[in-house]
Amino acid sequence: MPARWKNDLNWSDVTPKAVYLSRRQWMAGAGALAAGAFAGPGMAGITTVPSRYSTDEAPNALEEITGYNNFYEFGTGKEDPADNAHRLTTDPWSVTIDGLVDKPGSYDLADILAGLTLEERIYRLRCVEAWSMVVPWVGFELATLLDRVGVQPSARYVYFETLVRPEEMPGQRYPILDWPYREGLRLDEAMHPLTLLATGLYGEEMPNQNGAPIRLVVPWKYGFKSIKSIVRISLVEDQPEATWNMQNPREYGFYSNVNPEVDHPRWSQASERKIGGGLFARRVPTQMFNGYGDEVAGLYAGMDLAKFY
Ligand SMILES: Nc1nc2c(c(=O)[nH]1)N[C@H]1C(S)=C(S)[C@@H](COP(=O)(O)O)O[C@H]1N2
Ligand SMILES: [Mo]
Repeated sequence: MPARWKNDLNWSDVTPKAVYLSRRQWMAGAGALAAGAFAGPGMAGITTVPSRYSTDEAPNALEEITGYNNFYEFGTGKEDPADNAHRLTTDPWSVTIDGLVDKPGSYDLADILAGLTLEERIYRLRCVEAWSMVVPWVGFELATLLDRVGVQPSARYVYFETLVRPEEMPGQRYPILDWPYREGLRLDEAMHPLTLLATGLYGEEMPNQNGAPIRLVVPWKYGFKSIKSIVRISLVEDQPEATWNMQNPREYGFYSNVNPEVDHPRWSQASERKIGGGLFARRVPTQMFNGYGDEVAGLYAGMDLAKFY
């Protein structure tokens, strides 16, 4: 059984037109969609279908995606994860799913992946945060997994935890953060089709520094919501703890939706620096919900986003 999909799934498998068409038609009700050539680095010749869940921007180079990271378990410098994360053993890996679910348990990641249909395996591009990158993720919707384990009606939030293993995660030998790294989503955010559990990028297993073997990707939120190397997913009734929100609630709210109109107390969030493109890092205006407003604004209807930041 392949632990990840390296051997049994390639680019053409994860970008099948049929999947995007059926997904899109299911979401939109109907409508034909033209296929377009996608010419990103490493993907020349691969045809994919423009999806409103993907961006049409060219993805960053693999060296950019794996060389400039935040993963405090391996140090606070942007290059520390690339230097240190190779120490992490990611196979075997199990994820405890508990709380308000019908089928709680400790699930082997290989079994979770083996239980997914080809249609449930997806490929998607996204951008993130104050510095931004476009990453060709491979993974599946968090909703797919939550549906498998059966979310009970009283569940209102999903809580996530990262592995604690200071022997392999040198940053955890210091109280930089209150380990484990924790995050949470409201259940409707968690069930949104944009919310991914990613297990790889560029068609390969997830590089350790990007959160191997399984990490969250919430593309309309600031990067810190996308918790890496997940070992626990709990369905809960009350708003769970989240690392940066606990650390500094004035600076980091629970929602953390990308919002150019609400500044961080110490810096403007109106624009972002694009990583890559050579010497001159481009600053571009940040879009509300990172450009996914059509999909997710409805989740926050009637909420004061300056208060629930
Ligand atoms: N466990 C854990 N998850 C984490 C972090 C971390 O330090 N530990 N950093 C977060 C932050 S601040 C960002 S910006 C993203 C970075 O993801 P990337 O390195 O794949 O770009 O991971 C998030 N997930
Ligand atoms: Mo971040």
